[in-house]
Amino acid sequence: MALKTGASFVKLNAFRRAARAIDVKSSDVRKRSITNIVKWLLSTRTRPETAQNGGGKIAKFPGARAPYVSEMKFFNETSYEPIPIYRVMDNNGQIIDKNEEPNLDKATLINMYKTMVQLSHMDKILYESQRQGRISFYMTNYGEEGIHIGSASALSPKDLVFSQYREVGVFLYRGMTVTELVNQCYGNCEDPGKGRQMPVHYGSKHHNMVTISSPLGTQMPQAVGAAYAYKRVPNNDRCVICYFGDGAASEGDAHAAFNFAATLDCPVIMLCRNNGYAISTPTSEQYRGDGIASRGPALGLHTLRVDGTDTLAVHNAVKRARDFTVANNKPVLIEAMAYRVGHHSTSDDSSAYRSVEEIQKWTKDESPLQKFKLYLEHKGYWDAETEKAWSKEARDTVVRTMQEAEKKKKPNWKEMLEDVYYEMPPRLQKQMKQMEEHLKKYPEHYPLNQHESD
Ligand SMILES: Cc1ncc(C[n+]2csc(CCOP(=O)(O)OP(=O)(O)O)c2C)c(N)n1
Repeated sequence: MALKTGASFVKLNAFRRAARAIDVKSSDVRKRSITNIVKWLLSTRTRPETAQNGGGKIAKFPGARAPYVSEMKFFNETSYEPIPIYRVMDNNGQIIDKNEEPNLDKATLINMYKTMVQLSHMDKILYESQRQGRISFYMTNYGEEGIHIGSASALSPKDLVFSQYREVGVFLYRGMTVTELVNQCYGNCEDPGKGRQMPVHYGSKHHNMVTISSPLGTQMPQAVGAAYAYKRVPNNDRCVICYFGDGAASEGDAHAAFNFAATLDCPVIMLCRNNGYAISTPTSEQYRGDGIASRGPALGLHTLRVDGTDTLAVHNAVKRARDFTVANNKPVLIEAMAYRVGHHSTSDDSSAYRSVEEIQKWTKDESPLQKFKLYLEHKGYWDAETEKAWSKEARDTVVRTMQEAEKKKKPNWKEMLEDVYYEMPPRLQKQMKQMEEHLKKYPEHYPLNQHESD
């Protein structure tokens, strides 16, 4: 990820400002290359005795090492340049800098794209199935497919995943089948969660994916705790990745997670999907600083902002982050910029708070699927015929799976009282007995024939 010319200027300006803050003439700075400026700025921090200039001196408070100055200056979000957005492809699927193109083989690239298409068909059909009253709830992933597949393809299957709820592409890429996912949404007897969770709360021990929970942000400190445990195993070669939205980043748990990750030196990638909205709250009402990324350096996390609609850029970013965090036991924050194309969920109508034109703007030029497809076409790996065939197969798979899932029985009702405790405590045994008696007395009120029996 070499610095681009534009980004270099941004950095140079930032360094010039930093240099001014410690009272060094800008002509001194102009004479230095970026590398020298970095070395020189670092040296002023590590060797305070040489940093005296114009009366400036590095203070050594326990809480901060910083230069003294005589001029009072408040810092705010405009004191720094925005953190730039790393990308590899343009909107036409053309590589911008050949050095940045990841060396992914044909089979991997095709598998990535096929998974993205499979995901979009799953979204379409399950969304409609909720509208028809066949399942209780659903959330689509349109516009964020590149974040899912770009990141999942850069991880080791051994890495532990904590997700929020809008990351089903990661589950698919890891090998969870459409059948397993649809069974969860239908809460039938083959759902590993035994119908006790809302749809889209997937989990898979086999695929190292922690089960999703609804309260926002809870996965964040949990992920850091898991990463801390990984760090204690020598040569573990595993990291944790934690997905969260821009809205979840406003939870107190997010701050606790970032700070623990940094101060406890945990091998964790904190990946924010910044899709512009937390249900009806736009990011303009969510924060005043430079997005989520700016919180990383402030709290001591290695940070990168990436174009989340560019699957290859996300892949590179997560791959580099993984190498870094595993080798150094230091956390990384990635802010992947995208746009939530669908409604927040089936409980939301986004036309109440955003315009159709806004959505169209983002679906026209910034579709992650479209960009990735064009890239594959330029490489000669994909064409209209393969698109048509795969699209049909992917759609048929979901329709068939959905029809099968509907026919399966619901879990035995007794399951709702099991699994929490290793041995069922007396009060739950009592409730189970009461329920049994109740069902015997009023069987006509309960569709017990739709549930598995003892
Ligand atoms: C603690 C908590 N507060 C509020 C909610 C209700 N809620 C569910 S999703 C959501 C928005 C989250 O937005 P974001 O994290 O940006 O993710 P996105 O839905 O955009 O993917 C809210 C407020 C919740 N589930 N948990």
